[in-house]
Amino acid sequence: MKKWPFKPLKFREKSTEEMQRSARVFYEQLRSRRTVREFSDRPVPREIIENALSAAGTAPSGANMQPWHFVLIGEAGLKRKIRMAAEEEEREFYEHRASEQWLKALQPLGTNEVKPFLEDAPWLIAVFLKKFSYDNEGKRLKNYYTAESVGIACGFLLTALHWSGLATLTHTPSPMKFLNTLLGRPVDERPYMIIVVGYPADDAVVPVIGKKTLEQMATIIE
Ligand code: IYR
Repeated sequence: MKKWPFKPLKFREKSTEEMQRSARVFYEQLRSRRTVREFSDRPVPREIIENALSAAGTAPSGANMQPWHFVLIGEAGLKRKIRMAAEEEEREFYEHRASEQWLKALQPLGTNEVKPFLEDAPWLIAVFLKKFSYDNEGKRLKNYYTAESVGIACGFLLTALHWSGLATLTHTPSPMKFLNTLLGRPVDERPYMIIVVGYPADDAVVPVIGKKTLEQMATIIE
């Protein structure tokens, strides 16, 4: 494999004051993000989601393999099929598969197997993790740090969608192999999560929960 050519990094340095301001503003922006489970059916221009997907695609990844694939779904019939399939798996989950402990952890959220947001929201983004890439000759190459890479890309995506002014929900019906079938993705792509995107319903509510403080979640060694 040939080495990539290298070029000078054009790093734009911010003043300390600008950095402090940016850091504060960004934190304020991000802490206003909430996971929403009740969506309006108001349409959202596709271009906004496409931009957010492009932002996600800038994420760092192991050996720059970019081991992700996004399927953007706005078509009502397909959203309905996804809802039906997800609800079937979720029913199994809530009735049989989930441990007592897991159900207890979910109780405060009040989630159940009914998932109207999969039809209500104007857009669903199905995220797939690619364990392998294929070179020009069709030779299969292993991708590295796939879970980390796709996780970072999803973080970028959620941030970009929030920054754009949209509400999101990360949804992980388990198992979700049905997404490969419904969306025609190869079997070696693993469905990673569904990101539900749109405007919140007018009467949407969110649980009163807190986040850990910096002291609780970080150790600083200077
Ligand atoms: N996938 C199920 C259960 C679920 C699990 C976790 I962990 C959550 O934070 C929320 C839900 C569902 O979507 O209902």
